[in-house]
Amino acid sequence: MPRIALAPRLVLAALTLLALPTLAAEKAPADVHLYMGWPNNGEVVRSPFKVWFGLRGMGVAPKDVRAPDTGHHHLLIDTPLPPADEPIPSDRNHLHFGNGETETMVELPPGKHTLQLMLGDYDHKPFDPPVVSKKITVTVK
Ligand SMILES: [Cu+2]
Repeated sequence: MPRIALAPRLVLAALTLLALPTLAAEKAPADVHLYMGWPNNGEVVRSPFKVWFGLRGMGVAPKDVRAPDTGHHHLLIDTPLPPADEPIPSDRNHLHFGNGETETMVELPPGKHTLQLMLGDYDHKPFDPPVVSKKITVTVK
């Protein structure tokens, strides 16, 4: 009998876990503009090179800071945009700047690479609508 009594709790826990990825995304203001300050599209660079993140209309704060119109930068390297309704992955193609950084040094092998910025909320989730920069291509010498 104790097993049966536990079952509703387990079902509730499972439902809670299922519901987590679908929590509503933070709303982004209409006039936000995320852009690559450097490098420019088509730039030829030597590795490592500086990447500068440009943002107007929203603020930057460290991860875990939940404030209106505020998030932290993510640099997407050689990858398409991740799903808009779940936390941005964390791997070598999806770099998180959870201390509120607005620039970084990137080291990449020679060849063509794509770079794109995506702003994430305190919980690393994309905003609604997603705040992304144009995707640029650079060539590493
Ligand atoms: Cu993040």
